[in-house]
Amino acid sequence: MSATVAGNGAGTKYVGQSMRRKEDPRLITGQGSYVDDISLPGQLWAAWVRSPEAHAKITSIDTSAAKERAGVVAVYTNADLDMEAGLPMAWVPPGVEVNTPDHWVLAKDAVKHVGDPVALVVGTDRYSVVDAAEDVIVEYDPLPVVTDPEAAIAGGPLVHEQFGTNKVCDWSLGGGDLEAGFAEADVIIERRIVNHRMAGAAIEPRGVLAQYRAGKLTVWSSTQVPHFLRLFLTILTGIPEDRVRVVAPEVGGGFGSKLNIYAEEIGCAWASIKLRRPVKWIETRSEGMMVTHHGRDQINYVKIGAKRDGTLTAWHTKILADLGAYQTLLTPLIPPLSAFVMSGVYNTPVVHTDVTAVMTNKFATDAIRGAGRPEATHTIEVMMDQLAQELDMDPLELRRKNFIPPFENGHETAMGIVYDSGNYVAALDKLLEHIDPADVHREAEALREKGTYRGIGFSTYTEICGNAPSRAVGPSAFGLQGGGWESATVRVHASGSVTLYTGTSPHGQGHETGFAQIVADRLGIDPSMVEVVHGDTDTGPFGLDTYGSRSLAVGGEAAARTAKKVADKATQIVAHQLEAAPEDIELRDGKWSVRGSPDRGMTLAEVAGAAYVPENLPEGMEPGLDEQTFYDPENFVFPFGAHACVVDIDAETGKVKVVRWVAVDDCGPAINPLLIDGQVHGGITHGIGQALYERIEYDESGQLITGTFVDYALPTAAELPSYETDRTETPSPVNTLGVKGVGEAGTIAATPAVLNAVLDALRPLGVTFIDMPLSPMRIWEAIQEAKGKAGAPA
Ligand code: MCN
Repeated sequence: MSATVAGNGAGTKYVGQSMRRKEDPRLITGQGSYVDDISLPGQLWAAWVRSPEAHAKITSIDTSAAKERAGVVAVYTNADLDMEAGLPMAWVPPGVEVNTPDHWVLAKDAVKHVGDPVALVVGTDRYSVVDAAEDVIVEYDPLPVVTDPEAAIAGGPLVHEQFGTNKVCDWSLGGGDLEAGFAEADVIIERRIVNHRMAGAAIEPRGVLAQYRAGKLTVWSSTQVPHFLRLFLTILTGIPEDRVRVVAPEVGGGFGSKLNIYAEEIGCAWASIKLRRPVKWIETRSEGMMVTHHGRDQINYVKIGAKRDGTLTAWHTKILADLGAYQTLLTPLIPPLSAFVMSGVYNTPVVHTDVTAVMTNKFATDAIRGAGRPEATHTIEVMMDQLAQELDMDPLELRRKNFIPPFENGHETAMGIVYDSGNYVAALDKLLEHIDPADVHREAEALREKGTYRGIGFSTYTEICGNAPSRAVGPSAFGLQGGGWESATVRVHASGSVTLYTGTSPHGQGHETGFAQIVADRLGIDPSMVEVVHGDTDTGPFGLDTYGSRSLAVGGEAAARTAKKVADKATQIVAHQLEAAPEDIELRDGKWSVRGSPDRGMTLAEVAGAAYVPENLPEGMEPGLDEQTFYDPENFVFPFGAHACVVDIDAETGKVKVVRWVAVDDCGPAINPLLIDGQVHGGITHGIGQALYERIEYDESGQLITGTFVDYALPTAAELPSYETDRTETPSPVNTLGVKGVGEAGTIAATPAVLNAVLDALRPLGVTFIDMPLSPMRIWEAIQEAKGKAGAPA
C-alpha cells in the first residue's frame, strides 16, 4: 500500500515504509533515562501519608513523631499549604452546571477516597521517609460511604455535602425525534450494559523530581503532558512560565493515565520551592493502582428501535458515569466523548445520548486509552448483535444494512458530528477475506463434543480523534479550557542535519521514527539525519502534548507543513543559485535540481550552507533555514475498521481463551505500517484485558480490593494469540498527509468483539447476555443460570 503525500514533489521514499524504531536501540540497551534514573545533589525524597478510610472527617493529625525521625526534613499537612487553588479540572461547558469539589494537594478537613493524601513527608532517605509517613498519626471520624453509582444517584450518602447531591452534571447530545423514531420501529430492545472501571497500568510507574534553584523551577515528570504541567505549575506556584521548565524524559507508557496534573507533581514542586532542595518521589505499584486515575466505569441504559428488515430507526443511550470522589484534569469530559460517536458506523436517523455524571467514594476516573469511545463502541456493537438475535438476522448482514455508505469528504451524523471520510463496507469485506464465520461455526460444532464452545464475534467501529479544532473544543463551544492545535519547529543545521521540535510528547508511540520519515521525505534526506526532540518545555515552542490519538494527525501534520516551508525556501535558494525559475526546481533523489537536468542540483547540506553563509541569497531573503508552524485542524479525524475475535470456552470451568484475532484498521495512508501494527497490537491487548481480566474493584466500604497486580490481572503473551492485521487506506480530507489516529483504535474496537464472540459460543447453552469482565466464574454462573431456566439439571 502506498501513501499519498502532498507537497513539493517530495515523493514517498520513507513515508509508507516499515522502518524499525529509531528509539529502540537506546531503550533495549538500557540507555534510556527515566525519572528514576535522574538524581541531583542534595536531593530529598517524598512520601505520602494516605487515607485508609474511604470517607471520613480528619479530627487530628500528629506529625511530631515523624518529624523526630532521623533524616526527616519536613512534614506538611493541608494547613501548611499556601496555594490558593487546588488541582485543576479543565472542562467548563457553556450553559451546564458542573459540581466540582475543591481538590487540594493534601486533603483538607476530610478524606473522600482510600489513598487521599493527608500529609507529605520529606527527608534525606528514600526508605526512611516511608517509615516516617507511618509515624504520622491521623485520627479519622468515619462517614457513610457510597461506591455504587446507581446508589449514589438514587440518594445514597453524600460524597461532598456542600452540593446536596452526588450528581456532578447532566449533559446531552442528540439529533432527530426520539418519539417518532421509536414509533417507526417494529422491534425495540433495551439493555443495561456495564463498562467496568479499569487502570492504565503503564509499565513505568509515575515519578517526579522537582528542583527550585536560582529562581527557576525544573520538574522532571513521567507525564504525557509536560506543557500542560508547566502551565499549571505557573498558575499554582506563581512562578512565571519562562522560569518553569518541565521535562518528560523517557516515559514508559501512559495509556492516558499520565494525562493529568497530579497532587504528587504539584506537591513535590511546592516542597522543593519551600526547602530550596530537589525533591523526588517515585510511585509504588500499589499507590499507582490507588491514585493514578482510573477509566471507564459507566453504566449504559440503551434502547434501540429497528424495522423488521433491520433498518435502525432510533437509538437512545443514557449514560451513568461514575467519576469518583474528585474531578481531575478531564474527568467529567470523558462521558461526553462517548456521546460524540454514539452513531457508530451506522446511518441511524435518530440518536440521543444523555449523560449523568455522579460522585462516589472512589478515586477519579479520567482518560484511559480510548476515553469514552471504547464505552460507546462496546454499547453499539454489543447492541447490534443483540438486535441481530432478536431479528434472527446475520449480525454482519444487519451491520451492512445500516452502514453509512462510503464517503470521501464529510458525512454528518444525526447528532451533527461531521465524520471526515469512511468506507466501512470495504473494511468489513477485507476482514472477511481473512476469516469466514461459516468456517468458525463448522469448527465450533466439532469442538462442542469435547466440551469446548467456540464462537466468533465482530466489531465494526469508528472513533473520533486528532484532537482537535480549537473552535470546536474550546471554551465557548465545548468548554475545554484550551485549544487543539499543535506546533512544530524544524531547524536545519549549517551542515545539513535536521532537528524537529514537536509539541507532542510520545511515551511509546514511536514519534521519533514516524515524524522523522515525514520530514526526511520533504527535505530529501535520510530519516537518520532528523532528530526528533520532544517532552522538554525549554526546547521548541509551546505544544499540547500526546493523548486522544492526536499526535500524527495534528503534530505530524504540523511537522509536514513546517518541513514544506523549509523545502519552499530551499527551492527559492536553489533557483536563485542555479539561475532557474523556482517552478522548474524539483526535489529528486536527495537533490533540488532543475527539472530535466538532474546533474545540476543542490543537497539540503548545500542549501543550508548557502542559507548560513548568505553571500548569494535572493534579494530580501533572511539568512537561515529554520521554520515553525502552529497548526489548528479544520476537523477531527475518524479512523475506523472491522475486527473479528474467535474464542474457545471450557464449559466446565467457564474459562475463555481468545484463539484468533483478525483486525482491519483504517487510519488513512500509513506513515509507518510497523508502528501502526504495534499500536493495534497493544490496543487489542488492552481491550482483551478489560473484557476478560482487568477490573478495578472496591468493596462496599470503599476499600480497594484490586490494589496490586496479584489481584488486578493483566494479560500476557501466554494468554493471547498472534494477531492477524491488515489495513485499508481511506485518506482524510482534513490534513495534507491524509492520516488519522491509530493509538487507541484497537482498544476501542476490541471489547465488543470479545463479548460478541463469547455470546456466540454460549448461544447453544442458552446464554443471551452477560457483562464484562468475562471471568470464568461469571461465565460459569451464566451457563448454570441458563441451564436452570431451560429446566436442565444445573
Ligand atoms: N501512525 C502511522 N501512520 C498512520 C497513523 C499513525 O504511522 N496513518 C503512527 C504514528 O506516527 C505514531 C503512532 O502511529 O507513531 C500513533 O499515532 P497516533 O494515532 O497519532 O497516536 P498518538 O501518537 O497521539 O498516541 C496517543 C495514543 C493514545 S491516546 C494512547 S492512550 C496510547 C497510544 O497512543 N498510549 C500508549 N499508544 C501507546 N503506545 C504505547 N507504547 N504506550 C502508550 O502509553
